[in-house]
Amino acid sequence: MKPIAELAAILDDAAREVRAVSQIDPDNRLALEAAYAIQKASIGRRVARGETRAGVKMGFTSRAKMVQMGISDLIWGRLTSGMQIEEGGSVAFKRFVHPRAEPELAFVLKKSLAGDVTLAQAFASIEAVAPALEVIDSRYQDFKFSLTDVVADNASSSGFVLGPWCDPAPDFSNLGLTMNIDGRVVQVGSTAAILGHPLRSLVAAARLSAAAGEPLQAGWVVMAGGATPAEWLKPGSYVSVEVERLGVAGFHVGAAPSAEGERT
Ligand code: 0L1
Ligand code: MG
Repeated sequence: MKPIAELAAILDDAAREVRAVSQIDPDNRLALEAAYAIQKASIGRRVARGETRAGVKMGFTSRAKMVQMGISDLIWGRLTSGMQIEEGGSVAFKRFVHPRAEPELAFVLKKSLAGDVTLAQAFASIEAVAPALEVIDSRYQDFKFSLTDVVADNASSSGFVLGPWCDPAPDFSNLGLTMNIDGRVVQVGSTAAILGHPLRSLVAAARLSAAAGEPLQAGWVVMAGGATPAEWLKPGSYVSVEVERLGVAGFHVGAAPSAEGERT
């Protein structure tokens, strides 16, 4: 196996240069800790280029996806400022290899949260909740990966969009939501699909990030996980999520490649 820094560079360069690469650990031989070390080093390269840490994303938050991958815990990834897409704004399709988007709920924290916390402690750390979309864009060819591959690749995280921040006091455990592309409903779900209650995802985020020596900080965003399957993004489309009571978050995907092969 190549050194961690080299594997991190492969994945970071693939993301920066928008190219798919071969799996780094197709047979899942790496320890999970090594995969997270690659993720950390890869995000460290982004931070060294001037991006700042914005929070964490949680992945495999549905039981079905965990079973599919043969794992019993969530995975997580690191969010940076460079991944945020302005709500209602536009992002170039050429920024991604083969992007998909999924509807989520996001939290912003008013205080740090670390270790084995209760649901009540997690709730007390939340400043606000928002409807959100995550863009996942595996850097691996054909979106094909082992568990350690996807962990090393920052849990496929590539972009996130945050809708209006809302008071967390009213119950958000089972809010209906739709994901829409160009005005057409493409997914229907509920926030309850996120581990039965999105707060459980925040509890797990506190545990996993503290174990990695990076406890959740006040001001950080936690993307709680996909509430429905992800949808492929197409150039020129408008993608949005509407969550009952919380509102809408959306973004435009830049137009199709031109005849000259330029993409915006
Ligand atoms: O839930 C997630 O955000 C999963 C991300 C990693 C797996 C994938 O790319 O589908
Ligand atoms: Mg997600």
